[in-house]
Amino acid sequence: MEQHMVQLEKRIRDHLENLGFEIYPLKVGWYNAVLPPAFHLPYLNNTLAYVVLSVPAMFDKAFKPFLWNHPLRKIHDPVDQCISYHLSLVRESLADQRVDIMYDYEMLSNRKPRFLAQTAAHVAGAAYYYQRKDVLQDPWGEKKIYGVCIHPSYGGWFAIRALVVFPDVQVPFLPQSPPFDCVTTQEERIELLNKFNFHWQDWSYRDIIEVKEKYSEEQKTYFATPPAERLKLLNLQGLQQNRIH
Ligand code: B12
Repeated sequence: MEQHMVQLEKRIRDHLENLGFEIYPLKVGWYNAVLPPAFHLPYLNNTLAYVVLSVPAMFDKAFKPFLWNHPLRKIHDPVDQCISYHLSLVRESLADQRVDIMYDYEMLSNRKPRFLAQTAAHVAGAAYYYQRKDVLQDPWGEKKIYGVCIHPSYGGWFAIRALVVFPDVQVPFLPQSPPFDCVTTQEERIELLNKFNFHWQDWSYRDIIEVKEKYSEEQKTYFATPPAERLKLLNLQGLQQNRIH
């Protein structure tokens, strides 16, 4: 079984690694263990899954080539289309496996997200999920404070895109690695959560630690544009020419 996982992982990495994605394995049981039953994923505890992150290079390595080569469907967000295109290639290359792919933007009929991306990233050891309860002297009173994941190399300059589950692959042997705790002091954690909750539009929470690479100006402009206007922006930048179907 260990050999089987090694081969599976290699096939996924071969597809995604040079495109600006990172993958981290986890057992579904680690995820379910920190969540209330309403959020549990219906698989056995030892079931293998991978959390998929996009890092700054994804924009040039996967997204731009995708725009040049593929007609876009107008109703869907172009980046989401690019990610699902690449994961569908992964699925094809693993045609002998049962694979369930969940995207960060998918909602269930009860309006709950299909999976909690930050919890998955934390338990897989990909990026530490800083939450209000990680701050001892909490200054926020009645306010609702959302948590944020910080990646040891990219700070906040990444996104959590998908969870890929292999329902038939059981990995009891998989060791759990804790995420790297890179925002250690109370002051920094308070600053991080303040920035993420009240100033997320100025990008500053993403720089809470020194990073090895961040989004280019072009990528920032793209993500700062409201989703409905992104197609227009791509046309202006000449990235997408009359290919909107
Ligand atoms: C709905 C949503 C929003 C909503 C509500 C936010 C929220 N957190 O509830 C709104 C619209 C406000 C929002 C805004 C933003 N969002 Co948003 N959002 C989401 C989405 C789709 C679902 C989040 C959610 O509903 N969580 C449900 C709540 C209940 O979960 P929770 O707070 O984590 O609580 C659970 C944990 O605490 C867990 N738990 C309990 N104990 C323990 C212990 C441990 C150790 C662990 C790990 C877990 C755990 O149990 C709780 C559930 O009972 C996620 C993608 C996804 N599918 O997860 C993106 C996501 C959280 N958003 C993201 C971002 C970047 C943003 C924005 C900056 C806008 C943007 N996209 O650029 C802003 C910033 C916030 C702000 N200032 O407004 C990123 C965060 C990336 C990161 N580095 O962490 C995500 C992950 C999307 C992505 N693709 O990367 N968002």
